[in-house]
Amino acid sequence: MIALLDYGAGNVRSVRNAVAQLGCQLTDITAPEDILRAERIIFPGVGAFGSAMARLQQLGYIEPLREYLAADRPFLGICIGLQSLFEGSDEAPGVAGLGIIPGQVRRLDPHSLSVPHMGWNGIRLTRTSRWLATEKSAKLYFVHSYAARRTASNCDWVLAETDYGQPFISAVQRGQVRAVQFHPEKSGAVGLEILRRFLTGRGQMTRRDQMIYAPVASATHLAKRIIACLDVRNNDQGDLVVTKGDQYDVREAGEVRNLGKPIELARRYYEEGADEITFLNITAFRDSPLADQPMLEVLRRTSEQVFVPLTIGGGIRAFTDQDGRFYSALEVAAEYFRSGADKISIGSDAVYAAEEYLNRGNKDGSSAIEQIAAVYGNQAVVISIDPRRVYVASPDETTHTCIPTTEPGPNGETYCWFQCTVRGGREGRDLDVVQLARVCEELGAGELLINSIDRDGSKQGFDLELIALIRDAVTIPVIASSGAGCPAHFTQLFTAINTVEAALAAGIFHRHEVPIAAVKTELRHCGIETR
Ligand code: 1PR
Repeated sequence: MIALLDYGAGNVRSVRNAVAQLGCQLTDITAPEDILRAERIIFPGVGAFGSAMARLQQLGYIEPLREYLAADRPFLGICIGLQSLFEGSDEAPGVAGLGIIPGQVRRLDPHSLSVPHMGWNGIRLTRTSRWLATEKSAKLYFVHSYAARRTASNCDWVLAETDYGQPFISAVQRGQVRAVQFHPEKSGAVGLEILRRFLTGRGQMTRRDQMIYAPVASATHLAKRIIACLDVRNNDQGDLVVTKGDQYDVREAGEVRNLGKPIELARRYYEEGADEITFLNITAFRDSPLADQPMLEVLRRTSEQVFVPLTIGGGIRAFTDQDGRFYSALEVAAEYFRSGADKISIGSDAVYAAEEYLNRGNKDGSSAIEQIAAVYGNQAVVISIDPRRVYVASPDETTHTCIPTTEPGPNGETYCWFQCTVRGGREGRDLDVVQLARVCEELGAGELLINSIDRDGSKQGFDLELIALIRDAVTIPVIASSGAGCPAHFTQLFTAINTVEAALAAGIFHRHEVPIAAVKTELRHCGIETR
């Protein structure tokens, strides 16, 4: 019996889907006695350290878990599931962990690098391991802001380390008890293989294996992520299609452009090596995603076959349905997470939240960003920014953060600011992208997706001035979007602004103009790390 320790604090659907893909069946632990009855336990910790430990305590799981672990029975902890094995964490001072491994989990402090550490990085084995052996260049998906470090008292547990500014522990193993900081269920074929080895119990090694699976000493590097984006909406016949606009206009000869079916395209991009897939439900501002069952079904079916992170955006906000029932933004997001999303993205509602914050001058916990981040973690909240350039002849003409631009405006203006918009670019607001980015970071967003209405679908390359401006304003990861036309545009982006973590494109992938592999080959030729 493979048992899943789901303490109900977040999305464990990805783990369920990955285990199902490997042909194994999971049983849920629903009572403390199920723990000692299990043959193997997977503990896919999600959310925050403090709430995870509080929930384990409340459910009466702590003592049976300690007993199970002390008896050296098969256990796999993932992410918070690894962190909970330590004595405590900076994330929840005063809250005790399971205390199986000596040491504290600390907040990452990688100096000039972004926190969370989000994306594909390598692992450096400290001893031989057939369970974790991968190709030297293989990468696994990480997303976390806290990590444990190797010390004299825990070094016998450490099986692998990863470098992000400083080295941190990415895997531990002693006997049958193992845990990883990365997400094998979201790490494509490499991650599924690691999970399969745990599920099938293949861990013992012959002498020959020990030579093959010897550790590698070289430093690991975080890869630049390449994200495929699917803008989804109903066409005029009522079918859910992937569409693509030019400057957000998705109609051609009066019809909504139809570039394919969402699940098929997502599957194609997964197989072609996309590091993440994003769905944007682009007309959800008109209605609620909870009324949009086909979109939720797309997400459910995609997550059964795509084992890289899935982000979904569109319509994440509070709403009241036709029967007068009120749904909070957290409830809307929860439905997306339950259906298979790893991250949700918020567009219009983030702009309104930032305006309210600036009017009020403080946080009050009421925004969707704060509420969703508190339950699902900061890393699960992406802000999708839809800016448009506003040209001015001189910075004195505006109170907004203004930059000199190398792309003059229609009347030769040499300055511009970037205005935030809502409702899919239909309405401009009196808020600039620097204000929005800073407030969203303050409210607890984990990542920013920077679109550009000017560049969208133009194939002229990313708006480097816009992206550099936002990159300098925040410390959370940043995804550059809009305008990619050829592989060179990606190298230009990562060379000009090497602190940008990811690049997203849509049109060139949908129209088969540029394969994802061609982008990665070009990046590698230029010495830029990829998966
Ligand atoms: O406001 O929370 O409901 O979210 C709505 C979401 O839908 C936002 O993330 C917004 O960006 C998106 N959206 C709304 N209308 C459109 C539209 O196109 N009419 N799509 C739209 C935005 C932009 C990118 C696009 C890149 C790359 N799409 O995601 O995929 O620009 O394109 P390219 O590589 O072809 O240039 P809410």
